[in-house]
Amino acid sequence: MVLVSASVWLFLRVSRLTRRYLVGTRLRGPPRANWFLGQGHMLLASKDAGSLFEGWEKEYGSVYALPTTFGMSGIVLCDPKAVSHFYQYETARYDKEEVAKSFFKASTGDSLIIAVGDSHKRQRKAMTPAFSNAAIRNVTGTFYDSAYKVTDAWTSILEESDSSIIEVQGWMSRVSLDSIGIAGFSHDFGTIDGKHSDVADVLDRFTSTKPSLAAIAVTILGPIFPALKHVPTNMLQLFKNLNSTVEAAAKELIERVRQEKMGLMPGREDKSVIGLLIKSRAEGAELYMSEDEVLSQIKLLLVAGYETTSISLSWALVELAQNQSIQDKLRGELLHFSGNDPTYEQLTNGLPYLDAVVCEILRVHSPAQETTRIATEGDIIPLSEPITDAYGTLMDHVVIEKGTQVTVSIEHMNRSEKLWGPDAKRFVPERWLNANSNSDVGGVIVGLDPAYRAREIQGYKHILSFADGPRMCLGRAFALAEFKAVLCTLVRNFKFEMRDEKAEVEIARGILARPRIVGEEKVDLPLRVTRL
Ligand code: HEM
Ligand SMILES: *[C@@H]1O[C@H](CO)[C@@H](O)[C@H](O)[C@H]1NC(C)=O
Ligand SMILES: *[C@@H]1O[C@H](CO)[C@@H](O)[C@H](O)[C@H]1NC(C)=O
Ligand SMILES: *[C@@H]1O[C@H](CO)[C@@H](O)[C@H](O)[C@H]1NC(C)=O
Ligand SMILES: CC(=O)N[C@H]1CO[C@H](CO)[C@@H](O)[C@@H]1O
Repeated sequence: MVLVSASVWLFLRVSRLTRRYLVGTRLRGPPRANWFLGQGHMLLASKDAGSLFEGWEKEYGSVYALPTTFGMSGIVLCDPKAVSHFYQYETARYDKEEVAKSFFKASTGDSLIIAVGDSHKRQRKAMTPAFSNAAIRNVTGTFYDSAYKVTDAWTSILEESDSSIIEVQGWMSRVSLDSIGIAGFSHDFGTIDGKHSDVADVLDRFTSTKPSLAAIAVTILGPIFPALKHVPTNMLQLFKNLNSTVEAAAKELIERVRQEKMGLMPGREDKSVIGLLIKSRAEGAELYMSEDEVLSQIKLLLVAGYETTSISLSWALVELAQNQSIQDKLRGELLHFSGNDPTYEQLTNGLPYLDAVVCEILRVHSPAQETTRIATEGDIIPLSEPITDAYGTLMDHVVIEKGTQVTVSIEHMNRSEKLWGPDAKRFVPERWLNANSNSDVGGVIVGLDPAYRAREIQGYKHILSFADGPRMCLGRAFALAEFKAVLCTLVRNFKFEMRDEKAEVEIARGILARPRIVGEEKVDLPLRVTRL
């Protein structure tokens, strides 16, 4: 027994040592467009980075080298097996870049999203119960509450005439912020009711603020000069503002739950996910989180959960406005629930077309565009199909050196023709309803046809929009329940159309990509809304 563990230990030691000295595979890849910037500025300037990644994959194979700043280069993974391997070893062998971490640190302190190794494991384990199905079932009612507030507000706007132009993106942001406030940590921002919120202000400035020249320089040069992360750029300042505005709300919650525990607030029971976390801590759970850590996690929920969900809801309304037959089909499925709202179980497993629409929105319009990491040690990445390296040799794996920048383009993987077929770029919910698939989801949802190579991707139902591996989105059950409850309520009560025939949708890039109608000054999404 001792012998076995000793040899296992030795093996691990040696393999880690070997990983430190691995020499990277020389890969093919696009030429250097500019010695100083590599291809980075092409990606920054492009409205459709996914297509650039797709073009390079076609030309250089499913793993290729991408020139970056100062004559250096990174690696792009498009091979499904390589991508799964990469996500699997997140936090162990791959870590975020310093500049990215500095933004999270400034806004959320030492939260889950920048923790690595054992610290990440411990925090994640402590938080997981708060995001379980049981916990999210308990807060589903609050998602409906927010959705009905929007319904009431729109109904009064539509009192005069049955149909009107409504800027829906702002409403989706409000519904998302209020939901995360109430369901996440029992704080009512009240923005649907028109209350002013500093937190909403700061979060919105992320979309309206253009990164200053200094901020762009720090992004480009940061990988080489990590010390630049301290430069007080306008972006870093925004993240700091976010921290200070959220701090007060977070502290208030911790205090309230504490008083409730001591019986000072009879009749008020906190059901929020973070409330659950604080309670379990007070009850002496083995997985301890300090008060500072809990505070950081609350701030993280806002950063991670607000814009992502609001963007997804906005895209859903755009896609439904652009295709009335899909909208009618969805409404048809929801009409079975006249009078009452679908339960959490029904939302999760009983409404196949709603599920298909939601999966398809996440696939085609992933709020997160890519995952970029630095290899903290060398790695050997397996491939599902051999590639040719720069010397013309056929390789069934790729060796990565410590310090290499590795990128997965979620945008490209989500809509690659190789993985999703010739209609990969189109919004077709029906692809999720193929009866031939052997269900890996259970319930009514039958899932993706085995003919799609995308089945080789794991992630959430073969899409990477929630990433994958140890850092896969912790809030996905929360996000899906909220997304579905809100969409369901709105589609049952209103019809959505494009404002006019000429209205075109484009992408406005803030930290994440949002839809906007071409020609609108702000990031606005005016749609024609009709009361049903
Ligand atoms: C459509 C909505 C959402 C999408 C597409 C999404 C996507 C993602 C992605 C791609 C990551 C990985 C980020 C990284 O590795 O840096 C992530 C992480 C995370 N998300 Fe989400 N998210 C969504 C909504 C939410 C919501 C509503 C919450 C919370 C209530 C949430 C909480 C988190 C947390 C805590 C992490 C960090 C996990 C970790 O580092 O271990 N997300 N999300
Ligand atoms: C859900 O709410 C019920 C009733 O308030 C409570 O007893 C239960 O512990 C909650 N469950 C979770 C996981 O929050
Ligand atoms: C966040 O804000 C609080 C209160 O203003 C401050 O004490 C704390 O140091 C800030 N955290 C970070 C990481 O800047
Ligand atoms: C709407 O979607 C359906 C089903 O995905 C598709 O067959 C149809 O061509 C689409 N219509 C338009 C106008 O895009
Ligand atoms: C966020 C994102 O990348 N969205 C794109 C997804 O794919 C569609 C179809 O090609 C594009 O129109 C979106 O801009």
